[in-house]
Amino acid sequence: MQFDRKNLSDSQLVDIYKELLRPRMIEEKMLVLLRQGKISKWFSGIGQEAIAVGATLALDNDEYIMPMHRNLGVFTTRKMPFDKLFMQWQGSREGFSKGRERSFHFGANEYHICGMISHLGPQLAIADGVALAHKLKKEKKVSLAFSGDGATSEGDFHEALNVAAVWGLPVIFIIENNGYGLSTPSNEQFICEQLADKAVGYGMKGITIDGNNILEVYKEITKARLYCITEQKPILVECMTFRMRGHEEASGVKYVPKELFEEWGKKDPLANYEQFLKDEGLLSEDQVAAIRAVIQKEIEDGIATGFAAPEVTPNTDEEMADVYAPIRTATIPKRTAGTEKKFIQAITEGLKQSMERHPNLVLMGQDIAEYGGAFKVTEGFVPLFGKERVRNTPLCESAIVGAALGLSIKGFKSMMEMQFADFVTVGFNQIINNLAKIHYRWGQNADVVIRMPTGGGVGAGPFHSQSNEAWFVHTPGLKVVYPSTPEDAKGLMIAAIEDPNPVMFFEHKALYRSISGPVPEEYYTTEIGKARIVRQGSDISIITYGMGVHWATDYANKHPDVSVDILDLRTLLPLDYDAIRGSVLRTGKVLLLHEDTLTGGIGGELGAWISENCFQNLDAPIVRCAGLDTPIPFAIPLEQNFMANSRLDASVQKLLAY
Ligand SMILES: Cc1ncc(C[n+]2csc(CCOP(=O)(O)OP(=O)(O)O)c2C)c(N)n1
Repeated sequence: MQFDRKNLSDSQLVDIYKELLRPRMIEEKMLVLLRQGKISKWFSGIGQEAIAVGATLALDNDEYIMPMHRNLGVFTTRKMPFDKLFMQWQGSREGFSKGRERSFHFGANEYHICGMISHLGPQLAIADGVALAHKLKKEKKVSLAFSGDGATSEGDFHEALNVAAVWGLPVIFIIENNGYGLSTPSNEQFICEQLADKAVGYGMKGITIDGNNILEVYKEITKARLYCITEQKPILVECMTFRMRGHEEASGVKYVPKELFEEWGKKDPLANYEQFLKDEGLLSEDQVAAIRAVIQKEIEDGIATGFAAPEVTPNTDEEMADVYAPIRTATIPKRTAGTEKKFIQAITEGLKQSMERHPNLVLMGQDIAEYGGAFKVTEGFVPLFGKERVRNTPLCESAIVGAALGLSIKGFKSMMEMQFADFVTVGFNQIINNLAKIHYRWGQNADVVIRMPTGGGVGAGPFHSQSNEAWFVHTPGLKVVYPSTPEDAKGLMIAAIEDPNPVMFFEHKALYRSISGPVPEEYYTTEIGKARIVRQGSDISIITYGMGVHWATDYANKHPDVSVDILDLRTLLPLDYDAIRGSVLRTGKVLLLHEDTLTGGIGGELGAWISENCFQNLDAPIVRCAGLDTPIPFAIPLEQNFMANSRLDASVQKLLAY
């Protein structure tokens, strides 16, 4: 192995050795502890350390790194104290995630590290968002994300690289090509010659380097960093290396030919670098022993502290409280009655005033810039706020949700428009597993609003009509908001953007231009989590939201003989249980109404809560009226038959009969 010291001083060269040695020694100790049954699981990076260490050394300490499961060297080179790291791995409260996350699945903003989720690829787009923040603030900084060779097969890899290239983002994407993804060899994973070849397809620079040569990694990432900053472009760096141990320790290495271990054993990054320093006269055996002794003590001390730490004691209140970031802004009441506006105008106004209020708010979505979005919600925004803040995106929902999270890490707010709520399926993982869970996992909030033009009634067929709010209500960490009036649409939109948590904002498309109502001109918020009594009644309660509010109101207007109490939930997560109880108490007969399909819909959850908590106040079984348990059909008569509204009268009569 050839080492080129360039202009590195003697002491720098020795310091690099220390950084390279530390993760190796920690790992060797972890393997001993594993064999002794003292720790549970370990993903080894032995043989690959030069990549994590060299790359981290090449960055400024305030530049974000998105590491993977073999990148202990990132954490040690950023000087995370070993005792805290060890407590993290032991699930101690004193670790980085209060015992909630395993292995390397955590981040820490003081070290500018954003930890992975198990799904691998989603890391990459977060780096896009961080780099976008640098670009918008005109900072001369990069972000750096790691991927294994296996994870390059994920769609997230393609999307993140494409967005970075199209938007000119200063991101270094590093692939650690260690030849295997678990047991699958590279030739069953991809068939291009080198993974760096993929770069050209995205219009970006790609290079392949020796990942076992620490000085080469350091030099190339240093150059890559300057390139990204000066050119305002991403780069793909493929680092050739080898995984000297199993995927994780329990899984063994039977599938790897022995010769490969021999071949790569000779290329060990640590042994070769140590020999180079010795050959250069910069390191003696005594010095090696002395350096090892210092690290050894650091490790032993850390382990002693880690094992002495008490097992975490669950505190349910704290567990629940940490799911969401605290809200720091009070509700801003409306001051005027307002003027008549369409539902869609109210949403536009809420967004526009939020853009004025929050200079750090960025809007992203397909066709939302000059074109104004599929429904024209952001029409006219580009001249007001510029294309940097009103961003057309490539067609890649997952990467944009990931980028939104990256923006939040850098203190930005963002709104992403799903062109249709149906398309959220291809951004699902980032929402459910990254946005929703990150605050609970390690205290980072996801200040993101995802707008969801939803619902049927316009003959748009199975993939432009779905109501999918229930998917998100089942996910702790998200908020789910669903206005039914123009006034609420504006107030809830502003509240959603003020809220530091991820908010799924459902807008019924059929309401956009069909309903109008008074909307105050000023900036105000409608509190998230508070339902609205639409009208009070004494015969039956209809508890509903979105389009259901209009169905229920029409029904009540047409049936003055029935005294209907209508509750508009407005927020589905969290639910306003006081308001639900209040409605049940007024009537004793409950009809739960929603456009979404019946089975697994919100009605089931509401029914369960009411029967558990208000059973003594019920005079009849709870009745649900919902969409048919089918996909939403295209032909109008079929769609009408699908809709809950077509069964509303029968449901009311059934309830009244008790
Ligand atoms: C979406 C997803 N599918 C499958 C897995 C299971 N899994 C974890 S690591 C891994 C192999 C990853 O290989 P690679 O990206 O090359 O990284 P390496 O482990 O070699 O460092 C697999 C299949 C996962 N974590 N996430």
